Amino acid sequence: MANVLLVCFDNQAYGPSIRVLSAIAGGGGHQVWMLFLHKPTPTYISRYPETPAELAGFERLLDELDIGVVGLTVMTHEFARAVEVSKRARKKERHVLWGGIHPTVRPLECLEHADAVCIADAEGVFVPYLDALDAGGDRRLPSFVLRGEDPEEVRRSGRIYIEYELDSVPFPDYEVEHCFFGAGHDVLPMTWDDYKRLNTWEGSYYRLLTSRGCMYHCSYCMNNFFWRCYGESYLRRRSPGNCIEELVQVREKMPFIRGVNIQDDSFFMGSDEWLDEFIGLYKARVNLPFVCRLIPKYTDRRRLALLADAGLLHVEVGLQTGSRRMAHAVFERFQENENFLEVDALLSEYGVTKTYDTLVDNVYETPEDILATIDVLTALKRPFYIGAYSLTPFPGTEYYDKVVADGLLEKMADAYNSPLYATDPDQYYTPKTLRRLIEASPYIPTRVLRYCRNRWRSNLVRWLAPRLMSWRNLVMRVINWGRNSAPWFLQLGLKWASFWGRLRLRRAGKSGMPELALKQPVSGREERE
Ligand code: B12
Ligand code: SF4
Repeated sequence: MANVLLVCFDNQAYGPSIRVLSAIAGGGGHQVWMLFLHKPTPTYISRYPETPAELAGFERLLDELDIGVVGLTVMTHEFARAVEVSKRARKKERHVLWGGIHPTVRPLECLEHADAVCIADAEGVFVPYLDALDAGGDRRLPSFVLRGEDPEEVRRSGRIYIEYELDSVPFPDYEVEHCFFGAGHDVLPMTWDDYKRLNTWEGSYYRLLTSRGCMYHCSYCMNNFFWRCYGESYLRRRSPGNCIEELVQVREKMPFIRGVNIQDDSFFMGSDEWLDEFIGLYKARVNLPFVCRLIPKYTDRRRLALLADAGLLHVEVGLQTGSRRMAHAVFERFQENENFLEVDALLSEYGVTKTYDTLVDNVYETPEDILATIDVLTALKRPFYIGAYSLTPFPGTEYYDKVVADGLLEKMADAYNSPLYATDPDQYYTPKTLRRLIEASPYIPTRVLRYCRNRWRSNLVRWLAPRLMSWRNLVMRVINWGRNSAPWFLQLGLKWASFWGRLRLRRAGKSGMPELALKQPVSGREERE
């Protein structure tokens, strides 16, 4: 029996990959512990490495629990922290194993710090790997690349495991009894109170993944890498019954759950039949408010009506850019503004509140492209929220290859150090005034926004923009406080926003939007050609 410590570095105590691996290895007869070294996402001005006390606590844990294998799940911005933790483990001669998105994309770089890396899925091969390690057997198993091996050769030879039977994967392990967390001054055993404190909305919105992969393969997204490696076959989905069973079981374990946060990149992928069955079961057996991400192209009135009736409160949707040139030629993202705005109106009609994500600081973008984004923002139905993220070239994507080829990598947000939140003013590509207008757009009257958009180079607007941002920051502080510490506040806020949205629409006499024809869920490849 291997004694394994799985480590996750995300900004809360979520870590779906280590929770699934823990359930698998535990079921395979191995002893598993989990450590959540949660830290905020780094930016140019703030890094959040583990404290010396946490690293000492980690080393102590290795001895106290007699850990033999340390498994780390690593995103690109977590690389430096993973190196530091691995150094400590290897100094104590523990077997170090890396997996997750970064080792999948950059295995050679990771192998310098680990004994082996996992470059694809691990469900069916994690237990055999631990067994082989225990028995001194052959560890050249699918997905695992050992030191001295050539990862590209392993990939080319097809020694890869992809989990196609998602229903056979055990549900994520949410027992706190074998969890620890980094508390700054030490590494401590986790209690349910800690679990709640470490997660947004006090862990009251359970995070569910019903699928893997995305219908799109935008040039800057990791799904672009997966599409290039595996094509459409990478899109996989669990059965509705399997997802609902997970929710029913976790509610028994966590009575404080008040809603569900569906994490899928592409929750609307697949057939109407899947959605009908999921919603039918959801209403009958779960019946909690929920939030999800959606892609306008795969959304229509029927689907929205079904979801709203089942408790859909809020959606997160990628606008990314309002510029058709940027969307099509650079992002390979085949989204049309007309369709986006139609779905926006439908969401308001059904009282679903909305967060729209936009991408800024893109080296290929001109001010005209950004003005096109602001044009879409001025046409949206209020209320809505905006996330403005610095476009970050992640290794493995086509966008990354393009900026490298064009010699522009250094000028952009750094995937290793400040993903999505470049805060170094020198790294800003989007003129400050325009970025501020984007970020403040939901909180200022449309007429003011339009005026500022049309005269954005004028002294008046340049003077006004920082003030609009201060107003926006004040509102955001209140929202973030509620989001992180008071679930009732979140629910109340969403209900109020939903009510306000409907009222505005009714006043404008615009309810009864035209029926939208759902674009057939064609594969991303077809779109591309
Ligand atoms: C759920 C999720 C989150 C969750 C949990 C993150 C986590 N620690 O896993 C939350 C909401 C916290 C999150 C946050 C962010 N995320 Co995120 N997230 C995802 C998402 C949608 C699914 C990942 C997942 O858990 N899948 C289910 C599990 C079971 O599958 P898996 O992770 O692929 O793991 C399998 C294998 O990789 C392997 N494996 C994984 N770990 C290990 C470890 C060992 C030891 C072994 C043997 C095997 C192994 O086995 C697993 C089972 O087969 C992915 C999208 C994607 N396509 O992966 C983005 C993704 C990982 N996120 C991404 C990003 C950029 C972020 C943010 C920076 C975004 C932001 N707005 O700030 C933040 C970072 C916050 C922070 N400071 O940590 C990027 C990462 C890009 C990169 N190169 O690093 C991704 C790939 C999105 C994308 N499309 O580009 N995210
Ligand atoms: S739609 Fe979103 S998740 Fe899907 S490929 Fe594009 S950016 Fe990635």
